[in-house]
Amino acid sequence: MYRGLTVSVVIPCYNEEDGIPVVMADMPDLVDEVIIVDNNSADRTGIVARELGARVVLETRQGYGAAYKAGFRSATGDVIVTMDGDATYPRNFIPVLLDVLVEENLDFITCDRTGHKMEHSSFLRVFGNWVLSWAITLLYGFHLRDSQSGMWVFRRSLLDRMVITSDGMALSEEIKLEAFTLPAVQARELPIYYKPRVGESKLNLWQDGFVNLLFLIKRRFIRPADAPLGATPFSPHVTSEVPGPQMVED
Ligand SMILES: Nc1nc2c(ncn2[C@@H]2O[C@H](COP(=O)(O)OP(=O)(O)O)[C@@H](O)[C@H]2O)c(=O)[nH]1
Ligand SMILES: [Mg+2]
Repeated sequence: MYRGLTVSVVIPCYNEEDGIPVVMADMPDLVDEVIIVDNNSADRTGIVARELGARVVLETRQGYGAAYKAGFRSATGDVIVTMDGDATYPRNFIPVLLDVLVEENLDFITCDRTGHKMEHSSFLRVFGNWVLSWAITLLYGFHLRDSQSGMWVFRRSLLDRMVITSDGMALSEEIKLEAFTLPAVQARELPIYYKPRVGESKLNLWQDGFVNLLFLIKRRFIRPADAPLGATPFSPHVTSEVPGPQMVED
């Protein structure tokens, strides 16, 4: 809990058994619950997460966005913090970000990784992110330095007003479009530190990049009718809590 607000950290995971222990090791004490969304992992992601005290939610519909929607439906905190399961995003920034959220009376913070060392990212990643960030500026009239960042800090009540549909990587830009264009929502981008990934990237750079660009263009002209999180045709409730570690005998 932070200044009267309960805090949920939601982490989508597809085969992140090596990253989870690093992420959990320095999770700040003020975090009330860590929700690991296990997205059909073939490794021990769910078991490792549960052993380390996280709540594990299963999502069988594959995709970064599908995993996030399941995690959001399951989160109970007043504030939701997101990050990848690969130990790239700084857990120790969470208290500072919460402080800014409260002090500035913000609803949504997205974290900007562009200050990190270039060698932590390939040129194609940096360039792709730059193109997508400027596509947002041209299409929507607001600018982000890091349109693809996966670390956000926001009030859970905001989810009732957002229309979040993407099952894929585009959810990252979709949630920002909602936060920065909905009326009377206070949203801000703040810099963070960013480390090299533990384990292999799940990103398909060219494919995800083009899908995300097309998503931005389409969304500019068609925003689905208001729908509460999880009630869209794209995100059926297929979430189930894991009652205990699922041990498989060899
Ligand atoms: N790409 C992808 N990531 C997923 C999926 N399900 C969960 N994730 C998680 O989403 C996060 C982002 O993926 P990642 O490979 O780190 O992308 P990157 O940060 O752009 O390299 C990681 O924690 C993944 O394990 C999925 O179906 N696809
Ligand atoms: Mg990552």
